[in-house]
Amino acid sequence: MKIGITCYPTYGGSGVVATELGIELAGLGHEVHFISYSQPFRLAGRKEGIFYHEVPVSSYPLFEFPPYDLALASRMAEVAEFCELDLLHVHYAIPHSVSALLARQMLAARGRRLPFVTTLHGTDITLVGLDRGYLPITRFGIQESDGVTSISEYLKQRTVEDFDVTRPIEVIPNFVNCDVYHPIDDEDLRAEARLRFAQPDEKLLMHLSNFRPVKRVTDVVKIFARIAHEMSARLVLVGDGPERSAVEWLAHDLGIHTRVQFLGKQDQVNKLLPLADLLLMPSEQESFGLAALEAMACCVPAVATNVGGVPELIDNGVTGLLYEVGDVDEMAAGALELLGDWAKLEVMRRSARQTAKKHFCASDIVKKYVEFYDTVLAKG
Ligand code: GMT
Repeated sequence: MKIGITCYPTYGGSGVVATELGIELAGLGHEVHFISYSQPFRLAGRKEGIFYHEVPVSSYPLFEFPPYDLALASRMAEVAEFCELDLLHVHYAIPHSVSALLARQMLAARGRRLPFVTTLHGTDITLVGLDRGYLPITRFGIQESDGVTSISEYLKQRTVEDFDVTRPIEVIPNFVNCDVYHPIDDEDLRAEARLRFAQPDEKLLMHLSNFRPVKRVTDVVKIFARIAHEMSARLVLVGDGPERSAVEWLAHDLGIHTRVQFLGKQDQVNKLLPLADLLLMPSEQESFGLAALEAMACCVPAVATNVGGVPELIDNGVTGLLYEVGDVDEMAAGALELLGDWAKLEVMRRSARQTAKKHFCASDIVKKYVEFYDTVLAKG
């Protein structure tokens, strides 16, 4: 199959899922064409079966806001025609589904078929899409898609309820490649790599996000401050975004800045996650929580919030711990108890990886996408 994929190429979860999906599809022998304004960051160095088509957005004095969605539609139609794509798969509804719809119509006018699949990821439905300025066009893009998937049951329900979408939505959860994301089984190697961040007798907590307000990264620091008050610990923050400086200030204000390390954006989080004892993910909203899944595959359970699709991923008390949003005291208490009980943490570490392998394994989930493409193409 020849598949066109469009996503936000920067450090958001939907771009990560789209890129990993493209890599897995290419691994299965499909031809994958990424169409976006810049190369998705996890694509770096991948070649076999993968092509990247940049979308140039030209400026003009009249354009206060250069129309990316139109440039994207135009490029999608070109790539589909020149590379003979069978279908487009767009990640994040806004504006990608609407651009795909335009591309489909452009090709139809030339006697060519170009069905498109839209995958809903999160804030396209729960935040941005709800904005009255975007809601009608988002709903239209979803309704007109040839196939719609959602990354959790929760997000599917939200889409049906808030957008009054009547077309079927297939839930295909996010996935992780457990051969790439795995614990470091050699204890000596792990201990050596961990020395970069913590002394052997110190606990290592990690957070990974795009530092947007919805991630509540300041709560991460508040939780860590409570933990560091009780035991020797370090915090490593991976990622960057609008909340970074507020988070840095808070670490200083709470007097824990010497125990906190900011790594910024990192390409190979699979090398970092296995070094942690726990992941902190106290998000306000999370339709799935990909960072937690990647950590779980590395035998790192998450202390997270009981929101959105997170309970579909984390079994509270078994593969991680779930709390109310903002309850930093309870999250710190839960983390402290777990970190102080080696046997309990060890059982949870193994269960977390087992869940990732059993329910969210890349090869199983990617198969579901391929089957879904087949049904869309079969509709004629
Ligand atoms: O909102 C974000 O954090 C980014 C967003 C995205 O689309 O880039 O992430 C959403 O999609 C991820 C991948 O499917 C999910 O793991 C995240 O839970 C989801 N984020 C939210 O719902 C806040």
